[in-house]
Amino acid sequence: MNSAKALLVTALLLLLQGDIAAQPAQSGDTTVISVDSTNLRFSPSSVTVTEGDTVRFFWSGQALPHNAVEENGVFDTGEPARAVDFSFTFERGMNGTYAFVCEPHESVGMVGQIVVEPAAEQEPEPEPEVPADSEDTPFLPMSWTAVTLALAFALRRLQGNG
Ligand SMILES: [Cu+2]
Repeated sequence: MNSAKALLVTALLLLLQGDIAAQPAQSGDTTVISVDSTNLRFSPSSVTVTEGDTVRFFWSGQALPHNAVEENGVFDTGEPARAVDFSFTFERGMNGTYAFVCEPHESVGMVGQIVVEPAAEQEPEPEPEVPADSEDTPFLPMSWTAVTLALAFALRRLQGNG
């Protein structure tokens, strides 16, 4: 009887761990692009990130006003400024190479690029097309809860008999 109890406790713990593991994945990293000491170069001027990551254009107290404009308008920090704090997140599906320029200083080589690599696939098969609403369907959590409750009930009965 004791080993049966231990088995049930183990099963319960595994179920709880499974619930924790099912939480959404952590959000991506942030890479900062600033302006170097020459005032005419991005620093770094070339970065490689992964889908889900954020690139943050950040500088302040610059001698010259700068901006960062992607060549196809994917992102645009706005008017050139001596202080900029602008973040852009590359979502899944946005892998590729993005060239950007500082508009006032493009002619003197103040340009850069961001290489966005595909995020690692978590499943070998592409996800089937499902309406966005159905992602929140409570079916799976409810079934796990039911299994957990059933095990807890069985455990209590075993304890009562022991
Ligand atoms: Cu500039």
